Amino acid sequence: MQCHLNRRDFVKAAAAALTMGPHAWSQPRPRTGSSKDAKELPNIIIIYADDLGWADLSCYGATAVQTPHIDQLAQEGIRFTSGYASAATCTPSRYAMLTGEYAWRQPGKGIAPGDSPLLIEPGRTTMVSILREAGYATGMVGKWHLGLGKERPDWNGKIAPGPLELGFDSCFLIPATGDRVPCVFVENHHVVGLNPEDPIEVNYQKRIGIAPTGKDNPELLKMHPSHGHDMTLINGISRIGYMRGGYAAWWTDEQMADKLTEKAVGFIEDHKDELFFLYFSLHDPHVPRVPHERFVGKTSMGPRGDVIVQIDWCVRQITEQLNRLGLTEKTLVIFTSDNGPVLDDGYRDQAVERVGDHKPAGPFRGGKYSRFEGGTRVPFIARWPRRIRPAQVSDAIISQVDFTATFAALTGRPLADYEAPDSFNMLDALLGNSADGRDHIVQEGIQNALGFRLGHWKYHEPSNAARIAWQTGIDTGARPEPQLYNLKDDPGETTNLAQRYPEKAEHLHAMLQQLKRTGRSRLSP
Ligand code: NG6
Ligand code: CA
Repeated sequence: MQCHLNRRDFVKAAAAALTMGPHAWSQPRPRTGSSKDAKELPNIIIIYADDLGWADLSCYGATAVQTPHIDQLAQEGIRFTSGYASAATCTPSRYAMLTGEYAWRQPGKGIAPGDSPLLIEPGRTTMVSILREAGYATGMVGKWHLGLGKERPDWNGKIAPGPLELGFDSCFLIPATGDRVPCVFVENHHVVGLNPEDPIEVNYQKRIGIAPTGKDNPELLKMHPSHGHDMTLINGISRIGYMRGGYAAWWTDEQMADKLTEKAVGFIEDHKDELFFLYFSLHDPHVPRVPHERFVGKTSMGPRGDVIVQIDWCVRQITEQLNRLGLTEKTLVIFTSDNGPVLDDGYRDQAVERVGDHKPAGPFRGGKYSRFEGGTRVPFIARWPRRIRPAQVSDAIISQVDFTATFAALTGRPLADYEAPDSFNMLDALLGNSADGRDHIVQEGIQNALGFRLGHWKYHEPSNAARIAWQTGIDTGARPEPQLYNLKDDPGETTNLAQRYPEKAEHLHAMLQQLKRTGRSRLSP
C-alpha cells in the first residue's frame, strides 16, 4: 500500500505542507494534450446521483424499485461494495471529489447556501484540470453546489469564477440545489433565458418582493414542506431562500431530468470525435422530488421511488448515446452518489409513509448527514469494456476523493505532494486488476464529526455535534464518547467495542489525529 502512516513520513509531510503557498487566483492551465498514450485513453463520464443510497438500486439488492440500465452497467463492468463519497452531504463530497482533498481540512466547505461564492480556488489542481491538461474536452452538466462568483454570484451579469475557471470547457448547471433559490439554470457564465428587464434578486436572510411564500400561501403549494423550505414559492413548491424576478428563466421541476439529460447527450454528440470528460450531476433523488409525469406511479414508494426510475432512464440515455456513436468500448462510465439516502428531507412527499420494506442504505446504519456507514457508503459502479472485465464485484475500499490521483495515473501526470493531498491512485482497483483498495478512509458527517475506517474496523471520534439531523430522524453517529465497530461482524454499527478493545480504539484515534495534523494522507514513498 502507498498509504502506510509512520512518524518519519508525517514529519516530512508536515514540513512540505509548510512550504506550500496559498492557491493563487489564476486561470486553469492550458490544455496541452501532453499525455503519452492519448489513443489508449478512454472518454470518461461520471454520473453523479444526489442522495442515492447504497441499496437504492436493484443491483445492490433493492426490490421495490428496478433500475435495469444501471444494473446493466454493473453487469458489464465492476460494482464496488465499499465505494465511498467523502462526506455525508453534498458540498463537501463534491469539493473532495474535485480537489482530491478532504473538505473537513478547510473551513467553510459545509452545505453551501444558494448564493455562496466559489469554494474552490481557480488554478488549483482538480480532477478536471488534470484531464484538461491531458487533452480532454471537459463538460459539466447538472447540480453544482460548490458556489459561484468571487464574493457572490452576479445573477444578472457574468457569473464567474465557476466551473469554467476550474477547467471545464462548458457547463450547464443548477447553481446549488433544487430546493434553494434561485431556481434557474446557468450556462457557462450566464443565467439561461433571463429577461434583463426582470432582473433576479436573491436574499437568504429576509423576504424580498411580493412573491408568495410557502409559509403565507400554503393554498398555492403542490408539495408542502415538512421542515424548512417555506420561503419563495416557485412552480408550486416553496424553497429555501427568497428570490424575486427572473420569471422567464425559472425552471420547471418536472422537466429538469429531461433538460439535463438532453444537455449531457448533446455534449457527447458535440465531442464524439475527440477525447472527452463529462461530469453529469443529476438532481434526483434530492428534494423536491418531482418526476416527469411519465414516471409518476412507477413504484409503490411515491416520488422518491419514481425519481430513482427516472435516474435509470437518464443513465439509459447516456449508454444508448454511446452505443449509437460507437463509443461504448472506449468510454469509462462511473456511476456513484454524493452521499447516503434520506427520506423526509423537508417536504411531505410520502417518502416515509410509502417506503415499505425498502432499506435505502441496505445493511448500514444512518444515512445522509451521518458518519455511520449509511452516510458515505454509496453505489459505485465502473464500466470500460476495453479494460474492465464484466460482472465483477469488488470489496476494495475506494473513494471519490481518489478520482484526481487515479485520473492523473491514467494520463501519466505525476502529482506533487501538495496536489490532491488525500487522493490515492486507485486505477488497479477501479479496473478490477487488484482486490486491494485503500487501507483507510475518513468519513465526514455533519458539523465536521469524523469517522475513520481502517480495514474492517470503524472508529468514531467523540463529538458534540447534533445526534439527530434536523427533523430527518437520521442518527448522525455523533456521541460524546468514542465508538469502535467491527464492520465485518457488525456492518450496522450496533455494538460499540471501544471499551472492550481500548488499544484498537486508541490506535485508530491516533492515526486519525495524525492524518489531521499532517494536512494530507498521500505520502511520498
Ligand atoms: C439542508 C436542507 C435539506 C437539503 C440539505 C442539502 C433544511 C432543513 N434542510 O439544510 O433539505 O437541502 O441541506 O442537501 O433546510 S445536499 O444533498 O445538497 O447536501
Ligand atoms: Ca446530496
